[in-house]
Amino acid sequence: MIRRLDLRTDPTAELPRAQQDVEHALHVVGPLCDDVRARGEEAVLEYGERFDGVRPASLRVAPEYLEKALADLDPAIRAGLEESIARLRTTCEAELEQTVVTTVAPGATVERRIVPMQRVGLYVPGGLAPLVSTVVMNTVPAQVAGVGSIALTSPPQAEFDGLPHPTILAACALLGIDEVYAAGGAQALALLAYGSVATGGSVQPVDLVTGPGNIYVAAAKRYLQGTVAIDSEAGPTEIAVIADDTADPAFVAADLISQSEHDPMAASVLVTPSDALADAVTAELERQVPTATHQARISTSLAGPQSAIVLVADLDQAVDVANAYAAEHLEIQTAEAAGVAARIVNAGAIFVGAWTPVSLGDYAAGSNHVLPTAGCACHSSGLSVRAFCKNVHVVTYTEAALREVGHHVEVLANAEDLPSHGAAVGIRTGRTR
Ligand code: HSO
Ligand code: ZN
Repeated sequence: MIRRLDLRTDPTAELPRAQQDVEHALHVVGPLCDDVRARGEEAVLEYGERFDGVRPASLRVAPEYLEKALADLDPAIRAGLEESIARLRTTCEAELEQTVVTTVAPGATVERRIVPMQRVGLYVPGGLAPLVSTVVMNTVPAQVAGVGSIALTSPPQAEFDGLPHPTILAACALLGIDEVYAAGGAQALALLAYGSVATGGSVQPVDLVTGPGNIYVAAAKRYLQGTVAIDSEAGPTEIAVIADDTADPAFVAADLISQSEHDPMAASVLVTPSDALADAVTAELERQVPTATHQARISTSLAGPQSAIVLVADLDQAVDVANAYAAEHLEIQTAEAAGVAARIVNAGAIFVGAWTPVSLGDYAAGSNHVLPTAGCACHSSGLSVRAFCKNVHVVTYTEAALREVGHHVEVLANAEDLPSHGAAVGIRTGRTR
């Protein structure tokens, strides 16, 4: 069901990790992106036909389909989406950074102005499940940041006549997103990055692309970076759980299963100093997995080399392992969970205590579920309002303030053998009034 890795006897054993060869996918994705750049919307439609098995009647989803999808939406799903949106919006509004004006010296100010991206592209995968919650997670921070122009793209579905999944369209309508494209995979990202105006179409290029996706989406992000900004490259989802004897094994097993449900390649890792808990969680997995709807992919994920129960000497070692692993999602189910969580420096998001499962965060915690995977939590953050903003320094000095500091500029410029830099100050400060 799930292998064990005993770091008490073998502290140097390699931690499990899902492997995703993005470099290899680049060989396919690079020429595809170039083709979309050269041939525009027609190329996107052709790739949709080849990879998604359907050619949409039009790339842009007409407004009546968005309105109809919202009108037909199950009221309970609508209520769930509304709650999810409201909680995330509350967090995003509180986290929006303010413009800061610093007076460095009399008459010398540096303003850090927060400016929203002007136009962004949001990607919502089709894949094994219609991730309607991902529409919320991408859109709400962009809207709260003040992004003026938002395009969203999601793969065309054969069973819906080449439109994206109707629940995804309904969520777009609920959020007021009206520029929606039936395009998936690398071709969708290339369309967003290059636009199609240069090839006779009507899609304006975006400044930033965000959202999760499969290996081809990750490869396209890598290829297009520079032409556009990206959030992080997302790989298969990961959950790590630090748990001790006080944890409920049924909760731990359910949470591991919940993320294994995404993908046969998903990684589920339990880190525990307790043999008894390891045994109890294994027994719970054996009890719960056969009752799960998607037991085939769950079993593949749990049995894969990327998943394991990792036995450690104590919670100190558990913290070290979690920081080295840098999981996309990390749960802490231990006594004094908040204290353990405070020692975590590398994780996409941390879920503290028995009553905070990852799946709460997937939908309605008020946190974001677009998070760095594959160890990227060492240097990257989950999606937030910050991803949709830029900082611009606005510098203003009076004459007196420049005179005060000008000689330092001249000395430093000369030290770099860039005397014309110094002269641009000297021509001002040398002048007598
Ligand atoms: N756990 C996924 C997000 C998701 N789960 C969407 C359910 N729907 C990656 O954070
Ligand atoms: Zn999930």
